Amino acid sequence: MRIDIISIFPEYFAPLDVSLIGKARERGTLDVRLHQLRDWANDVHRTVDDTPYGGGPGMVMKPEPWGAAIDSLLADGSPRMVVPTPSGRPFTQELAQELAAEEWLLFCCGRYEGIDSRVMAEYGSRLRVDEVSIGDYVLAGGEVAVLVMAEAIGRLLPGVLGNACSVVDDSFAPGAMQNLLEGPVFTKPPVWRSHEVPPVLMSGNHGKVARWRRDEALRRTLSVRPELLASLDPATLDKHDRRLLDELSFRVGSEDVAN
Ligand code: J9T
Repeated sequence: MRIDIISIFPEYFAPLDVSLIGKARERGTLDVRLHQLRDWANDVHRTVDDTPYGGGPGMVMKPEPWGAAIDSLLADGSPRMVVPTPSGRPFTQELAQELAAEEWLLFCCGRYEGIDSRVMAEYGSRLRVDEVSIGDYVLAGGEVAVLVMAEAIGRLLPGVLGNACSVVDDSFAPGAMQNLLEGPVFTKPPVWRSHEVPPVLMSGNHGKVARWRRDEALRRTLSVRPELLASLDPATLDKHDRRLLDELSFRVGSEDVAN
């Protein structure tokens, strides 16, 4: 996969040199190319922003440097363009999987109050363009959001993760424990500062372990993300799940019981 990133702070992306993503780049699985937006500014001060039409605080990124920067890349073909912004569609594991299947991604990092909307309109008629938010909070710029997305996408590329199973087992990967958060995990020693590992995990009884893990996933999800439980397809809950949720006073939506 090729990933191009246009930013006024390309040095923000130093973390992409290390860890799994860094190794994928060394192997050639991932080809990351950083671009300085100011290289396409047309004045001596390399200006990339200006005051907003209609008034208001802050500055807006001018369209011309963006147009020149993006046009220079389109000589190579048609990437899928992603613009991080708090007003975008949510970045989810599903979108990460969709983007991981693309051959070429272009991330455009806005600073200040955002990029002049005509840039997204212009390229939206030629490329697939998504404005994407990584959560309901505001950042100083899109750079950190791109790091988040690049890591979520990069680890899904074939051969990037050591263990292919760790991808399917993710809390949000469609399939595994669908829409449930993962419960607690433990490793050796069996007792640490008088905290014991739950004995069931050392019992060797795989059925009991699986049931315990599912119970813990249900408890945790109810405790910290109750809206995920509420959105769960009731047909995916078996009678054990229902008994546990009943004990925890959670009302399951439908009466259709699986198993
Ligand atoms: C400037 O960009 C942001 O503040 C941003 C980008 C993506 N997601 C967010 N939640 C914020």
